[in-house]
Amino acid sequence: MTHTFTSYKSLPALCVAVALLLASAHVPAAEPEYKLTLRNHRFVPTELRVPAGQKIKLVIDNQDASAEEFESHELNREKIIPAGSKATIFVGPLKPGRYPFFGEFNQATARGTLIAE
Ligand SMILES: [Cu+2]
Repeated sequence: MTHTFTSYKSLPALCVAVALLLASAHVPAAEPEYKLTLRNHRFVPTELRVPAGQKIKLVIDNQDASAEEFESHELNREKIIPAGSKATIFVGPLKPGRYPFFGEFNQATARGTLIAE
């Protein structure tokens, strides 16, 4: 059985399909997103597992009534997060390993570790 392409009606649809295919090929994949919550000067979770070898987006939600400074020497990141607001930090691609972080203003309790695996 042979298929002949006689109907031009489907040509626009085909063009649209090809255009969509090409467009989707060029959209860079968004970084995977991970969330940390700061509540009562403690990070939740205290250990956050993320994929090694790719850039990730870390959203830190400060639910406390006072500002905190997210800091990590190993991640080379430092960011003030005002009370009741969120901050976004991009890290990586990370080698497999453990990356401690802390809240500069509440170092006794605001502590955690990013684990890249
Ligand atoms: Cu600092």
